[in-house]
Amino acid sequence: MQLSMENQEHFKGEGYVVVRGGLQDSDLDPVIAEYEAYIDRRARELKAEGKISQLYEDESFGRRLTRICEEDGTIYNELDIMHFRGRALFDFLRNDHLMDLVEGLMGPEISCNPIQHLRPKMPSKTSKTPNTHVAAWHQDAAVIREESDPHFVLTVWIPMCDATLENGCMHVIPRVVGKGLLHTAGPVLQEAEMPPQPAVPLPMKKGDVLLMHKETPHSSTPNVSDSIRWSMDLRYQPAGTPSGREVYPSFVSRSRANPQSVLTDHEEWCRLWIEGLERGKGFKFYRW
Ligand SMILES: O=C(O)CCC(=O)C(=O)O
Repeated sequence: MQLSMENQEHFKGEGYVVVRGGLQDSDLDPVIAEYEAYIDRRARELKAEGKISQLYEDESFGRRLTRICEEDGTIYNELDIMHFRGRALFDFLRNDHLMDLVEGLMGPEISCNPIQHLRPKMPSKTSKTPNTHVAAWHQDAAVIREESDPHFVLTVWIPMCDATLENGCMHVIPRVVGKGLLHTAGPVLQEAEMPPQPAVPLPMKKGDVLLMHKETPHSSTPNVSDSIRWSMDLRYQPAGTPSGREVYPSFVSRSRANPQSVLTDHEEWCRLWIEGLERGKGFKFYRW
């Protein structure tokens, strides 16, 4: 699906746009299947080690990890993109439907930014995992180093299940773009730094895609449902511009001028991340 004029205008005016049905199940399901297979394998290992009492095989994708993590939280920290590094996940980062949406705002020379996460937001009542994916108000510009300030970086937030008010969907503050960085002392916006406009909650269906400017303040709320809110937040920048996190690997994910420059080698991507994670130890990720 190409980004419509209406979508583009909404992004320009409001600083974000939700593209309804921008992706299909066939885009997301290979990633979900890869995670399901991994969780299944790790559950068997944890069971064999006596760390969990059962495999919870009959539970859905949204619930199985919750049940496992109620007994042992080990798997939880293994799932973020840079640690998990699955092949289907890597392929998804340059998925054609996704790249078409990004191209609609950025043009056809696109680099995948290493500030990228896969978040299984656990029900808040699950006690054995940290409540890490409840995001306080921030602009993504605040987590990107200053060398990237003059450049366009697009956040792409993708629910892998329906994201609702109950399970902790995203909220944004519109019409802030152009005012620069509102943060003065750290990566969380303080009360006095918050724009006056009311926040807009963004419930989204699986398949919807949120495109957001790096200056748009956003947050997410706790998951008070009994199922996981799975999502990815990815970032893209025009190829050749700084990522704002140079210690980690960027790669060209679409290029119409030089298609050969697109990274398609999964093993190479894994190698770049392994090196990057090593290099990033002790690196100062924030400007403050
Ligand atoms: O997924 C969430 O709940 C928060 C995501 C977020 O804050 C971000 O993408 O910058």
